[in-house]
Amino acid sequence: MENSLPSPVPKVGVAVFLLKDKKMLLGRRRSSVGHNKFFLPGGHLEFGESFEECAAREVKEETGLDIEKIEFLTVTNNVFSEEPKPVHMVVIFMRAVLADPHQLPQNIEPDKCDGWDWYEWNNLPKPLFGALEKLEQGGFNPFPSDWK
Ligand code: IPR
Ligand code: MG
Repeated sequence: MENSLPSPVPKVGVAVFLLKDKKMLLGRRRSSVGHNKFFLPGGHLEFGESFEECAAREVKEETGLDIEKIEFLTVTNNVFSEEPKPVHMVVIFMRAVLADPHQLPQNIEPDKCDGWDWYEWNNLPKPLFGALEKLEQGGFNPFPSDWK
C-alpha cells in the first residue's frame, strides 16, 4: 500500500460584517490561521448549513449576539501559504445587523479572540486578516447604499 498523506482540501468559511451605525465588529484572532490579525466574527460552514444559519450560529457562539437581516455580500478565494501549514479557504462574506441594538458583544471564546470592538470601515485596526485586507484594498464597501 502506498504510504502517502491525504492532499489538503479547500475549506469554506463564513464571515459576518455586523454593522452598527457607521461601524462594524472586529476582533484580533488568536487562532493559528490569521493569528494576531483583525477579522470579523465567523467560522467554518458545517455540513448541511445555509450561509445565513452559519452566520447566525458563529456570531452567537463567538460574541453572544443575536443578528437579523442576514444577507450575502461577496466571496473571496484565499490561499494562506504563509500560515503554520498552508490553508486554502473560500470565505463567504455576509452582512447583518443586531436583532436588538442594545446588545453588547462578549468575548465568549477567549482562546480564539482577544476581544470584540466596533470600528469604522475607513479606520480599521491593523493588521487585517488577509481575506478582509483583500476586500478593503479592492475598494469594497460593506454598507448598503442607503445606510444612515
Ligand atoms: P471557527 O469555526 O473555529 O470559528 O474557525 P475560524 O474562526 O478559524 O474561521 C475560519 C473561517 C473564517 C476565516 C471565515
Ligand atoms: Mg471563528
